Amino acid sequence: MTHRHWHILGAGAVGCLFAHAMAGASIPCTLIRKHTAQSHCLLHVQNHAGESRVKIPCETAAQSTPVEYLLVTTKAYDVEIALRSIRHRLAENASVLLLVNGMGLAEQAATLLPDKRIFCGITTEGAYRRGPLDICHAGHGITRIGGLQTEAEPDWFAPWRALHLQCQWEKQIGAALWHKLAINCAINPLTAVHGCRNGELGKNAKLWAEVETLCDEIATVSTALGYTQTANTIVEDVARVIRDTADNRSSMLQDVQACRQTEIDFITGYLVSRATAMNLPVPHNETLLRRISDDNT
Ligand code: KPL
Repeated sequence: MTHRHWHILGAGAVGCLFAHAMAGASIPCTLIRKHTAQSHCLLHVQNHAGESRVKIPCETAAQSTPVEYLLVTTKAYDVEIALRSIRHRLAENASVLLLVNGMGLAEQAATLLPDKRIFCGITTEGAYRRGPLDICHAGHGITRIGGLQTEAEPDWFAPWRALHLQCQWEKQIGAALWHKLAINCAINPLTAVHGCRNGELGKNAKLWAEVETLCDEIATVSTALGYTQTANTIVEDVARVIRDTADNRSSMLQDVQACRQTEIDFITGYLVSRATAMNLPVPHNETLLRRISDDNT
């Protein structure tokens, strides 16, 4: 099996998790960091089985060697700037895989890099950053990957099946991305506004009523976009995720509590923009979008 060399842009929890997994599966990879004076860095990953340290090549975007396979794992709002920083290094036939929260980014990448192959994915791996290059892999999930311009599985994907992270090729990646976005729209902004863990949304009757109202709006938009499966199951799916992740602080709540920018524009913002384009009222989602965007500025 030929192993392609991946460059990973974004050394947060997901980027480090994949760099560690690739090193474990002998897939060559290089971590691209904002600043580095060294040619290698030491990644520290902790999971239920113990701890592991791996040495990974690292460099900055400013270097000049060509990049053929690029995995982007930045925050949603950093994708554009990150792609601009590396554009000059992308090989003619480069493949760019965005493993980023939210929607609308693959289209943005395709506009910025019209001659590159764009892929996107979503992951439910539970990982968080404990410090620079130091992460905790708290729970296993699934990573679904698909193509923006094609449904066919590319040659580079086969080695990803050997990662210790479960990765699967998804022909309908748009529907999978939408489904994840729908769930995030119903959970993340509410936990951020009320300052509560995910489980609280299921336990508190007033909060659950808010979840249901959001789900009604999300279902209407899903139906109009042809995502009927999401429309039909959104309430049960959200209830299940709330139960399964009851102790989690959502990524948006973590961002708000750490006074970081949130990904609201790429989650609720994306849903509201699609609804507005179809003249569908989504007042509850709009209110949350405004509240969190105002707090963001
Ligand atoms: O994806 C999540 C997030 O926090 O962004 C959920 C599913 C809500 C888990 O916390």
